[in-house]
Amino acid sequence: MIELAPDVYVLRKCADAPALWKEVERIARFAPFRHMHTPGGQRMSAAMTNCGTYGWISDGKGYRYSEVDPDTGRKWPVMPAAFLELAQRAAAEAGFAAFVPDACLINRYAANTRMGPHQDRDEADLTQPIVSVSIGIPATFEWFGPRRSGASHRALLESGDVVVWGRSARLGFHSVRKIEPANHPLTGATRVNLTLRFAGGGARA
Ligand code: MD6
Ligand code: FE
Repeated sequence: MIELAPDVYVLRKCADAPALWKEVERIARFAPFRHMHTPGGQRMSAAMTNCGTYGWISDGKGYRYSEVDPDTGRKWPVMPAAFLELAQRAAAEAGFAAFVPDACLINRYAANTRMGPHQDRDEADLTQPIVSVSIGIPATFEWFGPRRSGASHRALLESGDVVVWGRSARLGFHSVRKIEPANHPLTGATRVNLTLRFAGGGARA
């Protein structure tokens, strides 16, 4: 385990990517990947779906957690046991005891897309960490810390790598740099990221 920045941990080859990928495929049959829109009306470049009690959504009304998939009117698929077990194990390695996520946002990135600097801040309980799992083609993850620009720490994340952050880093700014075209035996030309969170109904539910 490396500490990329204070309270930000990279756990290499921590996840069983093929097993998780099978679960993602199952989830996406029930709750298909879709491109949501930002509150300002911009189409997000990553395609998203969710599993767990709560799913993160974005539309003209804002960012929030919802128990219902707005595209289908159904509850999100149940969080697979393999997701829960991995999240708990990775969080424990990083010093967060008894992490029990109730939300998992699944993002699918195509080559040449990126995610700009942002905070993950829509959760009700900021004492709980974020566990982020990479599947498929590699991406460079960038950690800025308290400010959204300036000096950063970078890590190339490969399939099966996990990043955990919390405590002093919980509201740190981070980004995904533009993804280089590549192919991966599991996911083809794409990268999938799972972010496991304790949403607790959300910060402004
Ligand atoms: C990553 N992902 O893909 C980091 N944040 O390595 C994120 O920071 C992220 O995938 C919010 C929502 C979805 C994400
Ligand atoms: Fe994030």
